[in-house]
Amino acid sequence: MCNTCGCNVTSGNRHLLFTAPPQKLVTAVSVLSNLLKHNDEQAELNRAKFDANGVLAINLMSSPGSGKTALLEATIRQLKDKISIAVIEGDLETENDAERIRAQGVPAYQITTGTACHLDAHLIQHALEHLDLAKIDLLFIENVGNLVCPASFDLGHHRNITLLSVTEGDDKPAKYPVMFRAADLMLITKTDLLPYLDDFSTEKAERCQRQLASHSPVLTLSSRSGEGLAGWLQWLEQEVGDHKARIQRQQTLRPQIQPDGNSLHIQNPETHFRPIKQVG
Ligand SMILES: Nc1nc2c(ncn2[C@@H]2O[C@H](COP(=O)(O)OP(=O)(O)OP(=O)(O)O)[C@@H](O)[C@H]2O)c(=O)[nH]1
Ligand SMILES: [Zn+2]
Ligand SMILES: [Zn+2]
Repeated sequence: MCNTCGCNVTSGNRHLLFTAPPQKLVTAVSVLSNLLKHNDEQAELNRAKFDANGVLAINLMSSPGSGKTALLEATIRQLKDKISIAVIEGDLETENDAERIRAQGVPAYQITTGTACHLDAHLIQHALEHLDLAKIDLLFIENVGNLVCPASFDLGHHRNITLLSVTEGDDKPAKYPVMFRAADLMLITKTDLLPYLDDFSTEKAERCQRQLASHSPVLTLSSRSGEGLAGWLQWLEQEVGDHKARIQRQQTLRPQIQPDGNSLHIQNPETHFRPIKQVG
């Protein structure tokens, strides 16, 4: 999977591959392990920077199109007069999402990853050069739409939120456990569409989440109709307050990083082949 597609090497960490002439022949696996080690070191530096400035950093993860940017737009409209917000956007191409956020009147920096299917700590480090953290209480990092890799890389953030839109099917946590297991909060989005979908059960989606031994709260909402937004805004305000208090005590939070996601990037992925059924 990611070994072969090269998605571990981004414009943020590419320099690490060429910093010094190799002492000995390195295999692809050791190069990639090295990248992950450097990633974790950079993530700690990013988190120290967030904490020094009293910023809570939240990583938003989901499939493409499940409503991350729409949720941010709705959230900013409701909270921007109370809490100072900024956004880092991650997509393969285009500045579209950052433009949507800027239209709501808050700073947004767009990272375009080219081919990489996730953000990493070095990409965030470069994005931070464009934001004034001293003026920010809450930083959202909208990760690249992808249900596997974003859960494997520490960005220096504090909390993971995983979105599941009702059009994707209620068994997604069972099919993509890596991402859902990492969630500190699971949001079931686009609930205004539930009347048109006779086969999505929010209870089943939550049951699938619990089967991953996850205790994350599950909230349902629609950015379109505003239904359920109050609970989400309350969760956020509480988190921002808790984080400020934690920093006063010189404590911080580390997100859950998924080792199974990491192993997809550094080991030979296990592939199973099934014989093709003979036709006729
Ligand atoms: N009906 C309905 N549509 C929504 C809702 N939220 C988002 N959408 C629509 O879903 C589509 C994708 O929404 P985005 O917010 O761009 O999704 P995203 O997760 O940011 O997408 P990527 O950044 O491409 O991964 C858009 O057409 C939105 O208008 C919602 O609550 N209800
Ligand atoms: Zn990947
Ligand atoms: Zn988006």
